[in-house]
Amino acid sequence: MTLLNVLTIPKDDPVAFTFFTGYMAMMAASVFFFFERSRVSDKWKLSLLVSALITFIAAVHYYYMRDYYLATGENPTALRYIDWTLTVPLMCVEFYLLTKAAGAKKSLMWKLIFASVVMLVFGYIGEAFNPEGGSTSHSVIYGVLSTLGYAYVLYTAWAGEVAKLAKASNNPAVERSVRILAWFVLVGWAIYPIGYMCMPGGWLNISLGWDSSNVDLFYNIADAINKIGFGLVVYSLAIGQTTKDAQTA
Ligand SMILES: *C/C=C(C)/C=C/C=C(C)/C=C/C1=C(C)CCCC1(C)C
Repeated sequence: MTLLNVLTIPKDDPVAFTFFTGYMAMMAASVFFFFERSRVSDKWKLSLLVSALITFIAAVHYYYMRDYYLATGENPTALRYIDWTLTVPLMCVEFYLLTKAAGAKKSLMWKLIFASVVMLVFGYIGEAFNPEGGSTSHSVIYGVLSTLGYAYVLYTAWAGEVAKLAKASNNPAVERSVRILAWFVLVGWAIYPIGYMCMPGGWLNISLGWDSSNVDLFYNIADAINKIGFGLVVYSLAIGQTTKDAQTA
């Protein structure tokens, strides 16, 4: 690879394209959430800061990941998982903050964080220690273990503590927002295992011939949907509640 490849985006490379648009979208979202923070009432400021941190941490990692990808043509697996290890727990914190007024305890937050770390540690082992040429059994075993962590977050958001607290909040807007976030976890987060199965030895790699460049394509699209989407749900709830409080005051 020459230096030129590091500095230009090949026009027939959709993966490089999504690394650049992903970077810019995360950056723009961070600026937006950070500035809009001053427009919501005090009790929502922390939630908006967390939204901004999620997209900002991702933006910084995208800056490095797109360079890594352009320079090597390989999946930036380590950077990817460092990013997720910071941002996915912060998404769990959003669930806690939204249900805190209804009585959510810190232990709920830690359980969600623990489950997401289980999901990511096994996912990392599955990808980073996939034997040369790919191993189906390796990818399946760690994919299944990782899915256990994912299933716990999914259950908690749809039927467990988070869902129950949202109902108990007696605030239809909070209940609705938590439900939308639960949809993100069900549909948006489900894009990641599709990407995972494109690595050598993975089911989609074997059955459909989708090569490992698709791993990043799916991850980049999913990140934009989930990180910016989560932030926007929290943002619209915060703005709506701020306006409502101002009217009733
Ligand atoms: C901002 C980043 C997010 C929301 C990342 C989410 C990642 C996942 C939901 C990953 C899930 C995985 C499985 C359920 C099994 C295969 C391995 C993973 C790690 C790709």
